Amino acid sequence: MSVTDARPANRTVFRTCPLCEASCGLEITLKRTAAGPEEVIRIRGDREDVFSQGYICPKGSTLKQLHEDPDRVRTPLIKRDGVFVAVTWTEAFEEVERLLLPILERDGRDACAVYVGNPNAHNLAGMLYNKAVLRALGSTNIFSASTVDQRPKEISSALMFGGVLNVPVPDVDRTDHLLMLGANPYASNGSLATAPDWPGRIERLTGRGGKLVVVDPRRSRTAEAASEWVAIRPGADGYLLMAMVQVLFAEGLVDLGPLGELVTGLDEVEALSAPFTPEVVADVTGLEAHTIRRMARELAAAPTACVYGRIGTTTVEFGTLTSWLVDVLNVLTGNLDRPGGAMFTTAAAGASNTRGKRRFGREIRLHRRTSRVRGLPETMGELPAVALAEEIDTPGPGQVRALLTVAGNPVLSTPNAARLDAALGGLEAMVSVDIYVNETTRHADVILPSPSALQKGHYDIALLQLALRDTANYSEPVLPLEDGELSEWEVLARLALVLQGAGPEADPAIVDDLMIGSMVQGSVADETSAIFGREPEEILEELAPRSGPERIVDFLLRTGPYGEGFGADPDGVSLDVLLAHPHGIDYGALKARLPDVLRTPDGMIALAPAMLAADVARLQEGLTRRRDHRFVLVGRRNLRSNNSWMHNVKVLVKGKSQCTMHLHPDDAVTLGLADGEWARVRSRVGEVTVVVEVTDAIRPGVVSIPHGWGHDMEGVQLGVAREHSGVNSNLLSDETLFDPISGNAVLNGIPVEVVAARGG
Ligand SMILES: Nc1nc2c(c(=O)[nH]1)N[C@H]1C(S)=C(S)[C@@H](COP(=O)(O)OP(=O)(O)OC[C@H]3O[C@@H](n4cnc5c(=O)[nH]c(N)nc54)[C@H](O)[C@@H]3O)O[C@H]1N2
Ligand SMILES: Nc1nc2c(c(=O)[nH]1)N[C@H]1C(S)=C(S)[C@@H](COP(=O)(O)OP(=O)(O)OC[C@H]3O[C@@H](n4cnc5c(=O)[nH]c(N)nc54)[C@H](O)[C@@H]3O)O[C@H]1N2
Ligand code: SF4
Ligand SMILES: [Mo]
Repeated sequence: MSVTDARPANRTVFRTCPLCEASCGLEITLKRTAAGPEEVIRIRGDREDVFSQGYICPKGSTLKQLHEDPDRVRTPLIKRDGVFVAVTWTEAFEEVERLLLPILERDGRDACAVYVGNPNAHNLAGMLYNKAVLRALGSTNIFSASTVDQRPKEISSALMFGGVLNVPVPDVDRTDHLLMLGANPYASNGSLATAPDWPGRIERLTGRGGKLVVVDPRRSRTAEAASEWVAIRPGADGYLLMAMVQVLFAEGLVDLGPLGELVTGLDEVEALSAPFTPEVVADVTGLEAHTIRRMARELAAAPTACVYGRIGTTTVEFGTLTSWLVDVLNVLTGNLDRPGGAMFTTAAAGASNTRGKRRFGREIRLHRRTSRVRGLPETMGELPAVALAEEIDTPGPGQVRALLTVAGNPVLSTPNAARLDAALGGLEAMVSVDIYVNETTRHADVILPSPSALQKGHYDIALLQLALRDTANYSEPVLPLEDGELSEWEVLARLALVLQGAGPEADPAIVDDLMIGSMVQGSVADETSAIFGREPEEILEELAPRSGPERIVDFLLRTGPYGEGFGADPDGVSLDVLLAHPHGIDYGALKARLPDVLRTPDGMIALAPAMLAADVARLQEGLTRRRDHRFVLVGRRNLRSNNSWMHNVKVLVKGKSQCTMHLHPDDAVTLGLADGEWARVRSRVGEVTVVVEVTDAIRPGVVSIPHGWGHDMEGVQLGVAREHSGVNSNLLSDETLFDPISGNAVLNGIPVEVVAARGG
């Protein structure tokens, strides 16, 4: 540092946290160091953030630890004789080419599968450039974390409202009554309903006399804070909701209000629900008929109400039906699209429901093809994650021989983990874009690292489409790339170029220019766009000299609903405007958007989509199925954890183990197990030995183990996580259990046997 250097010693910047869906604003203080880049000295909540107003959870401040983690991969790695060695980017891409192209040539494009993981949804590079990689590869064997997560909700939303992200979100801030199923935002900070500070929002809801009903086999922290906890049997929410629908019809409580004119299929829903009286579902749900009846009446009677379901409603055998019924109830009670009900966000950038023709769209086609081995259905261009292992380990024409993972850890996050782990070991080639050598990427031949979150620009293109307020916020990179580091979008763009045969040194700008070029072309040709009929060159000139994700974000903002429209509305938003608003811009509470938000073929809300109506027969059959297993397994989340990949942060994992099995005291007595002792848990596919936590905060007959643990595998390079290994709950989840509409895995409600494991 020279004496003439006038930069202040400390500097404060603002950045949205990318770790979970809450999207909190962070205030980050940096200190200059004598040599090298600045150092983060403090991260706290940004009190001026328009959305989070200072809220932060214990993970938010760990962006520093993640950045500084010595185990984080910083240079490309190639496996030589079983050991990872650091190489240059050119060498790494040469290796990708050398490994993958001959396989693609020999066996066809489908021989290489892809698994796209969750952090992509929180990441501009993944959101925007994965498409290019998938297109360049041209494989139909595409898998993602979506089919161990929210695919059922995407499908029900697409069928009912015409868009995968046309997902109504609960207007928590204005509602009088929130019925929440299978979600624990006190731990997860919310999902498919973006909002910082769920605890505060819920406390304000109950504080103003509103009611929160939480349906969960566990008395979660959210259930503790609720007005009522309804301890349902795992997997049975579809029955509960269908019975509530039945009650609404039977008791004349259906009142669509103005929605009446926008809905088809009302009579059909009534007929479908008729057999599911509260008495009929009492057994399977484990709930009293009068409770169900009361829940329906209270929902109908509330001045405003919304129904919201999450993981416990999607990762179950009736996931799509349950997701659908959530919104059926929102419609039947007249609460869809009104303040305090379930509403549609108006996102500033990237939302399909703010583009193109209003109200009308194309038919959503599902199940266009099936997987090779088990014939599982395609949805949204992907195959179910429950089919990944068998596509790799089952010989025959079309067998998957190579795998690309992008920010995914399927060995810890997908069913029958042991089978997948073994299958990955048998691949001819594997390439991972990732930041760690973990349970999955240890199998890779090449690891292409992404820089840390602090080194990336950020805009929540996906999550802000599901926000509880209309907001926009862009964050610049906080720290620069270091020597030899490549931004993640360039990694993905170069990977795409290698896969399409352009070679390891092709310029990522080629991909980038093509991407923006086609977006601009599409927009000027769209008569509903603010730039319809303009010259593409002129638009591209206005976007210059930006490149990469920032140029695309600028374009999406400027052509979005609040956009400046390349001159059409000088007061509108652009990236420059957001740069001048480091705490974000608030466009206010959610607004009514029907019917324009729809993109269905007939411009109507489909209350009884044929595919879902047909699946009700399966719900009915399920009523008579024997459920005589002694225990069923569910998951849970902990505020200090984030899926599988943040357990290398000491401050988050220190103290009492998070990876315990919750067991009801009565069950503990029968099993002869005490708190802190070890239990052996066995399912059809596997077995784990896990430490028991006896708690009455769970239904008898249900046990709960969180996912994302089990770091003690050979070759994992996570020093801290290894010491807090825990067990992999997905050794127990069964790849033969899935929702046939969505192909989504069943991760909750898995039959297991539990016995005491003396000796630990
Ligand atoms: N701290 C933290 N935050 C996270 C994550 C994390 O791992 N840690 N992960 C992020 C991701 S990827 C997601 S998708 C979201 C998920 O967000 P949430 O859905 O809120 O996730 P969970 O906290 O797992 O809450 C699910 C609840 O469903 C309950 N449940 C299980 N089975 C059933 C059932 O059959 N019926 C009902 N009604 N309830 C059931 C469980 O007991 C649990 O309390 O969280 C995100 N945020
Ligand atoms: N039993 C059970 N299983 C579950 C669930 C459950 O509730 N119960 N929940 C499911 C859900 S909701 C989800 S979303 C999935 C998650 O499943 P996955 O997406 O497969 O798993 P993650 O744990 O999110 O792993 C993320 C990976 O991305 C890497 N990574 C982190 N940040 C970056 C980055 O910026 N760039 C790159 N390139 N890599 C990065 C991490 O090192 C890690 O390898 O798990 C699912 N599995
Ligand atoms: S809740 Fe925590 S992890 Fe999620 S965005 Fe906010 S600070 Fe980050
Ligand atoms: Mo997720």
